[in-house]
Amino acid sequence: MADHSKAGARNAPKITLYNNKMSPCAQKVRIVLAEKGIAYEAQDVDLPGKENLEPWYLKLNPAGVVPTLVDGDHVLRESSLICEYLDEAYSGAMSLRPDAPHLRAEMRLWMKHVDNSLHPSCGALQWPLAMRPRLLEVDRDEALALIDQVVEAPRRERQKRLFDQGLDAPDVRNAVGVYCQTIDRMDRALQDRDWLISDHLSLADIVVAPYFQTLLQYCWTDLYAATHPRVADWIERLQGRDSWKTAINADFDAETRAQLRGIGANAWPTIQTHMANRGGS
Ligand SMILES: N[C@@H](CCC(=O)N[C@@H](CS)C(=O)NCC(=O)O)C(=O)O
Repeated sequence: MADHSKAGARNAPKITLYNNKMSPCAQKVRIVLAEKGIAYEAQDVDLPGKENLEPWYLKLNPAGVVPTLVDGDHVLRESSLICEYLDEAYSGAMSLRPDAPHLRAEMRLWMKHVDNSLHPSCGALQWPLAMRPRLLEVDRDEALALIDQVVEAPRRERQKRLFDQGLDAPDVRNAVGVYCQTIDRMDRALQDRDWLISDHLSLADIVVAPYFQTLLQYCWTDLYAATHPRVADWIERLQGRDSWKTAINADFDAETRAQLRGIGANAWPTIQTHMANRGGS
């Protein structure tokens, strides 16, 4: 269990984050924890090994997904809600939520977009590269039986398609479309402000940011770098923050980075084809 308590903190951390380093949902929570300087312990849940479907974890998180945050007696689920919870419960010096009600609504619109569209799209891009190879090593019936244990029906059905078709699945083409539309929308938002909803960093930026880590790790930055300089600048500024260094960079050693770059390079021609024929909703 990694201890992220701040040096000199008087109390042992009472927060445990059930985490996976590759999970964008867990990454957004880790960024909030780092931005706010909240001490916590991270307990890794082995997603490729399906530890998330073991009875002890399903008790904490009946959907069988990370992250779960345990704060004393409180068990919190759903990454966007956890981020808001942390900002509310640990108000401290800096708030990651705007005061103005209309900006708060705008922030939640980005969160909704992430939860409904960008997150499943990222799953469709990552799953064939991060999860499928291990399942392809076992007998097909065994692999399908494992996928059958996935709790949420839409996720289960998507994983079956991705298992059978890999990056050629329609989900992947749609996912590329959703990414492209999101990047366009962000570029428009950033025309007259530094961050997505105002000149201040907010949860809107933080919940979107990890989905760019996925593009960065696979070196798929051609999705935005040349065409959307405002988005490129936005992600660069996030990467420059201490929170990114602690919450993201620290979890990716040189060997992992090189591996991910290689995986991304192999997949890139298919992603480019999807860009050319993109759908998305
Ligand atoms: N809506 C959930 C989604 C959580 C989620 O999809 N987590 C992924 C990792 S980013 C997961 O645990 N996947 C396990 C699986 O699909 O088997 C949240 O925001 O917390």
